[in-house]
Amino acid sequence: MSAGVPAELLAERRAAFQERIGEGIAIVPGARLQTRSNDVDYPFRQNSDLLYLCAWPQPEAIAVFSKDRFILFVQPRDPGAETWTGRRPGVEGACERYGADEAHPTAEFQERLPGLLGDVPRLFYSLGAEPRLDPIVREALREVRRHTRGGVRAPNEIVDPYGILHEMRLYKDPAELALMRRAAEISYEGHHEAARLCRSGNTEYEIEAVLDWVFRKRGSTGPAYPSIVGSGDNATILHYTENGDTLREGQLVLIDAGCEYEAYASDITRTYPVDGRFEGIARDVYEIVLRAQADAIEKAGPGVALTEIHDVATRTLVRGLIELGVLEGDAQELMEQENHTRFYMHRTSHWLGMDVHDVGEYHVEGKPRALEPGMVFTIEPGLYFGAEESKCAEKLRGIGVRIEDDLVVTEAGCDVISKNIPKRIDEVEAWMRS
Ligand SMILES: [Mn+2]
Repeated sequence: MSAGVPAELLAERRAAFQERIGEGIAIVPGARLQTRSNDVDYPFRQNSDLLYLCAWPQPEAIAVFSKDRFILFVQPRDPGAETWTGRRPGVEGACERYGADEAHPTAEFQERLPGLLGDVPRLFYSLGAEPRLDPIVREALREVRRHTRGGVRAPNEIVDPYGILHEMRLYKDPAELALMRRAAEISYEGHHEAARLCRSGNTEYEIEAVLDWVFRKRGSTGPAYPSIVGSGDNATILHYTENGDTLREGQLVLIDAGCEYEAYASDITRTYPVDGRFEGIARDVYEIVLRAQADAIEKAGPGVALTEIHDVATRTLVRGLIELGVLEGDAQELMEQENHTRFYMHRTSHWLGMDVHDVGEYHVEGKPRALEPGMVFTIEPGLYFGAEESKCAEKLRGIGVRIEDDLVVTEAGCDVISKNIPKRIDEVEAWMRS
């Protein structure tokens, strides 16, 4: 059982979900093992939807919900297999420890499904999300329809359950927020160790290794996504994860790394100067991004949409690009013409939760969604001048800066839960020495 979210809270979530599916039946599959090669698998990470509803930790599970029943299909106990891959709670454990009203081996899902779909008006199932299940579900529906003359009704609606579930996951409760704060604290420690290592001659991969080490040492499961440690031009590659180069004097190092704690992610970026001092044009670029982030954070709060926050950050970045001599003209016009996207090509924010790019709609009824208390998101402006960029001065080439924090929306505004990690120039420089 997860040490993270208490069992009573999981039961409350299930009850809320069950209430919303009404007379329907919902199928929520878990993750499967993915083969790395031959008989070796990639490390297993459970699907967040299943974790959210019941914390079941093992592969090949399928949860089925009706208004008043929670059925879990799981890998059964198997002493032979368990010797190789670990102990299983099994069918008994699913009921005793994970709150299932009923449990069966996953191998029985196919034969039991038609029996679950009879006289159910609505099936909540996400076609295509887990392709291995699609043919099983289709066949079960056909089977039920074959019996309609005998008086059994087949579902006449198929609805994606994630509309309900992801809406629930978008609003974090206090228990979840506590885990996310803990994730941010551990990431703080990781960033501190990493910042101290940003010295010429050290390598990107040893910094990555130190992040991993601190994350694990502090009880997290590890990075919530592959850590980005990009020095010099590598910082201009948005999802750089090779982390194979050596740090050199005069460079900046962009570190985008956050741990996952009890299935909740943090997502934090800082940009550090190699050898501990921001200098020259790199310092100017850094100040611009820092200002853009401060302006965006200032704007954020309940009732504000992520698009508005993005516009504020972008406006400051565009003004900065004018100051740097990269763009010429009126900031508003330049923004409208999207001239800046060559140097700022991503959005400023995304939802954060059990998944680093968490679930939840960004638009509601065609309009950008306003922030509400309990939502968690990032603010991460950046500027990137690639080594091969022709539309900027040579001295800017090979500079990439991003500054990213995690924010919880409160009644009054926003709480920046990663704010302890320094970002002001004097504070970063002092922190790297301490
Ligand atoms: Mn992010």
